[in-house]
Amino acid sequence: MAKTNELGLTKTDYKGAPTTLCQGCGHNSILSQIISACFELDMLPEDIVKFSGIGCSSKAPTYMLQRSFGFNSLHGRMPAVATGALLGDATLTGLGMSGDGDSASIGMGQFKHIIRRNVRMVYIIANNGVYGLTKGQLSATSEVGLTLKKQGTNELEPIDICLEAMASNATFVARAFSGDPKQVKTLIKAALHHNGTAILDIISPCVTFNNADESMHSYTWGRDHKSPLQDISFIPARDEIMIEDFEEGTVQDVTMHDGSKVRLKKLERDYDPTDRMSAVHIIEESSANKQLLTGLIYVDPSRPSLTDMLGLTDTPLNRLSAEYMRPAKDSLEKINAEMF
Ligand SMILES: Cc1ncc(C[n+]2csc(CCOP(=O)(O)OP(=O)(O)O)c2C)c(N)n1
Ligand code: SF4
Ligand SMILES: [Mg+2]
Repeated sequence: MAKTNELGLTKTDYKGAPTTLCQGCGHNSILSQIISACFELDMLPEDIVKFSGIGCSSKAPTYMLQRSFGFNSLHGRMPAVATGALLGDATLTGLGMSGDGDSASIGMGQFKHIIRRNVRMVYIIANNGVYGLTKGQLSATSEVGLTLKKQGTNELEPIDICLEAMASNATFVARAFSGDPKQVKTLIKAALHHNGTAILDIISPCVTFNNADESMHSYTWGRDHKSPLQDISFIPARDEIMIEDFEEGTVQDVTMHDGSKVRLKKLERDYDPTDRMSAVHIIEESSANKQLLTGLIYVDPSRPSLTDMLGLTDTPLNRLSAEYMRPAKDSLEKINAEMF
């Protein structure tokens, strides 16, 4: 019999239509980890809303969480659609999947503004350094010197998604490699508990157009240059009791707003992901050293999200009745009187 979670649901309840992405595409691995994370966190699929833009990566809503509503929006416009929907119903958990083309090229303005507003959602960029859907053009995250079959060699400096997120005052910034499923899943779990925009830049190889061994978005390069910041685990608030005997001294806990914990076991370096300057420094340093730095780079669980700042009603806006929305006669007359 299939394993069930605390809601009595099986993993199949979290799946979507069979994928039509190429076999071996990194995006498929990310999708599997989203499905596992939501299943293991006992999230009711109906409480999640999926978003995307346009691209192979942005086909994600079709291949996951069949019981959740979703919106496959326009190219680069996921943030605007997600912001509107999540203000309309602030009880939902937003989960978005975009691409490097979708977020770092056409959608860069929108990407920056959703971060600045700290809209509460998980924002995954499945970053393959290429436009996969339109058959292999260079993208804004392609490295200098990358040579693609139909495009020739890139001479432009790449955009670093995590650095752009930091510059926009992001409250959660992480980087992962789709070839490391455990880390991807844990970071997704942590992101789902973050009260703000959680940026997850996941290097996700395109096996069809950008997977040569020397390419900085290939499986070989990722495996050879991966440099994890921490060994990361996520503990939901209700599981606190299970973690008492964890080895002390080598561990740093970050408490999320709901009491859940991101437990970071230090690897070689002593790194504090709540220190903004260190985060910017380490992104720059890893880029200069041509390393694929992965892990939780920055987190600030204390900043309010957009919904907190707007002081929305407890009842979601989309469920307020007409009687509640319509001002009473005397308050309307008062407002009108103030205008003359
Ligand atoms: C306004 C607009 N311009 C251009 C396109 C063509 N287009 C579709 S997907 C895409 C790039 C997708 O790249 P990325 O976001 O990196 O996703 P991937 O396919 O690599 O996962 C482009 C340029 C479009 N659909 N709409
Ligand atoms: S073209 Fe590339 S990005 Fe698109 S599905 Fe195939 S491997 Fe994935
Ligand atoms: Mg891409």
